[in-house]
Amino acid sequence: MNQAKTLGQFIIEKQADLPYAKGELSRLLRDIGIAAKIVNREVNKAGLMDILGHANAVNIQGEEQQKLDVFANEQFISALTSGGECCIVASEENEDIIYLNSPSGGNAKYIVAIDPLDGSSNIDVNVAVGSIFSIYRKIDINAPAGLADVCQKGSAQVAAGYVIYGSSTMLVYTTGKGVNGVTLDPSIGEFCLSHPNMQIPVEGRIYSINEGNYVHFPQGVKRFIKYCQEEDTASDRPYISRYIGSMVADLHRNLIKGGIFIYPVTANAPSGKLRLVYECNPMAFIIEQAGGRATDGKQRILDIEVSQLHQRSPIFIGSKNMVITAENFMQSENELV
Ligand code: P6P
Repeated sequence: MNQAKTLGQFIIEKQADLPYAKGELSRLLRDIGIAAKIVNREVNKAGLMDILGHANAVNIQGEEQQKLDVFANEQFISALTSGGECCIVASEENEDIIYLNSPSGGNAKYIVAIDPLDGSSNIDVNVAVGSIFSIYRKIDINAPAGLADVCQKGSAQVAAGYVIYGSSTMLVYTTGKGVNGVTLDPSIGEFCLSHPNMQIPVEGRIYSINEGNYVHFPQGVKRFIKYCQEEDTASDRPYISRYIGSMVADLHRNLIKGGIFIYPVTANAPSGKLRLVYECNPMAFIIEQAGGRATDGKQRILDIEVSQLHQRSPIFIGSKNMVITAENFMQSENELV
């Protein structure tokens, strides 16, 4: 059987598709792949090492940092630093942006925003977790990099992707020309092309939302949930509820099988829980490139103005027709998102 194309071979093959195809973005994706392999190694043996449990630290979000969170963050920053193509890293785990290689990030042209280990509260119970990344190009490549280069709209992303550390480890990414998935082959330590040109089904029957927050949901969300649960054979309802509590895992399932993931505003999260820069925007770019839709219930995620590095947003994301149906319930209630 022929060996599947490795990530490196595939990136080179698609090099011509990349904006500003001079190899820098290809090398950046390679650097992210290296960090992902190292994080994967530790995630896979988390139960065996003293790497579980809390690192006695609290991140910018006020969340207790798991040791793997800290480790993953360090690995991505280290790989991006040594790769030399990235001038700034913005991370969920760091309050401020991090300049790489020099006070202004040197001559590197790219900015990377990361959630180094999303869903980390699931680590102790062996549920799939993920890393999410978003890549921008400096607004002015001749000017020193700064916060404005990070706080660009999601529509300015040049690439985005996620790694899911699940029953297998996959890297799913887009450079604006569709979505491709590579799976880690542990026998050779390489990501190999396994899911070329991924497309999310236009229709879906899976809805993913934390119904424990039901009482705090906007009326439109409550009505959409009831719509999903109603008996209607013509529209293949009731739908199927699936919620893992790990955004990467929930979204990866819906990308492959079709479905919608919703994290709306709630009493505890008046602006939504998920972060715009390194969770909502990269996932929205990927899902749109796969033929899906991503909004905050009203506005396209990728068009939302970014005013703060760690700002949050409600998110309705997945199969196009399911997201439109959910938006219609939101609009019909004149819901303020
Ligand atoms: P809740 C994990 O902490 C995370 O950021 C996402 O991965 C996940 O979708 C969400 O929060 C789960 O939040 O409030 O349902 O536990």
